[in-house]
Amino acid sequence: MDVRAAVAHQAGQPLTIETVQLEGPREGEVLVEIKATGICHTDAFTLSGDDPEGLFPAILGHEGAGVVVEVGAGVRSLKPGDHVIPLYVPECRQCNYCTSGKTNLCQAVRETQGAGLMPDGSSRFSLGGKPVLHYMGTSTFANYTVVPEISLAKIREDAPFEKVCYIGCGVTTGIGAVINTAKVEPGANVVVFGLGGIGLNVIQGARLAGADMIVGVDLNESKRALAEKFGMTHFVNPKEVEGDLVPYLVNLTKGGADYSFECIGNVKTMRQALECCHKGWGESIIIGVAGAGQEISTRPFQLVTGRVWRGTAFGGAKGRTQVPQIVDWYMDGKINIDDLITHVMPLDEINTAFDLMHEGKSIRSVVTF
Ligand code: NAD
Ligand code: DAO
Ligand code: ZN
Repeated sequence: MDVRAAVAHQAGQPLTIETVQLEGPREGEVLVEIKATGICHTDAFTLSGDDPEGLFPAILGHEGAGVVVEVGAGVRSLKPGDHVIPLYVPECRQCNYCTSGKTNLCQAVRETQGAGLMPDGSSRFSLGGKPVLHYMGTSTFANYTVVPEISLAKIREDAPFEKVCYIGCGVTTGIGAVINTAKVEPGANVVVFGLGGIGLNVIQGARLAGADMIVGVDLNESKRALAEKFGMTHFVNPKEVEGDLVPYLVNLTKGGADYSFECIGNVKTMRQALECCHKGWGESIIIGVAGAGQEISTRPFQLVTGRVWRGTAFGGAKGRTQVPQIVDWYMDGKINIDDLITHVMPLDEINTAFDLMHEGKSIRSVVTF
């Protein structure tokens, strides 16, 4: 079938809106009509060429929501008409990662997903007879996409696509990092580096978890008001701190953060986030994705004296199980998504969403089809 898609032909170039061909779903696959997709920093990271796994030409996008149109042979858990959120971290419930109880990083389709292909090693998208690659197993910058069954979370039908698409990445990543990865407890002091689409969700997760002090660190003063609305209790602009940021934060949190979260992707702030943690027990969670070839460093004594450095992908969430629950939290008014979606636009204007992100003018832009 013909589908409308934003195609990434090469790194550093804007997306082009084109009609591409999409084959129907094969065994274990599902054809989904995408109704809405968010544009995340990670799409921009891949498009920039900084992503070591970035492949072209490809159809990017990993934060979508839509409706099942057709299922391939052997698909049992979904049927046409089901509402779904595609998952860039699948949940097969059978691989040794899934059954370990220790991680959300299902490996069932890891190799082919990383190569921009479906599990059988081929692409369903093509343009002029030449294959166009999938991205993160989701490719939501198209009005129809094909996704493995294990990479789809079934959600309730009354949830608005243009809001809950954000649960496909940013919301779950931020809230999940607090609840699944750090397991923040009531009364904890939390420091969040970067108050963008991920950091603001860490803040609302910390509030949900009952954190006491929630410190937000950002160079952009305009992020302050929204962060306060989401639960930030103290704002720190590093440009206005005299001297080193780390001792300033340790002093502010009366000994150091119980938990810190790096939501920028900068190896310098990753170090600051670790070192502002409380001696003996403070845990720092890396969420931000740093550019290809970059390395983190600290003095090992920081770890010897009890600070813990960890990382998290998709907030440690097992998507088919937890994404429907997070949709329920939104529908029950337990979490706020509406105020984070600052721009809504048609597919034709998707490059504007990237501009707004680079200019720091949006939190989340959503394309509706
Ligand atoms: P964003 O651009 O919306 O937000 C980043 C924020 O950091 C901005 O508000 C910016 O002003 C601030 N900032 C930049 N440099 C700073 C500095 N030196 N000090 C303080 N503040 C600074 O990005 P986002 O969408 O929130 O994504 C954040 C990171 O998370 C990205 O690296 C993204 O790739 C990554 N990410 C990771 C996962 C995961 O599963 N681990 C999932 C999604 C996104
Ligand atoms: O299993 O090796 C693996 C990788 C799974 C993908 C995790 C990606 C998370 C970080 C990228 C940000 C996504 C928006
Ligand atoms: Zn698995």
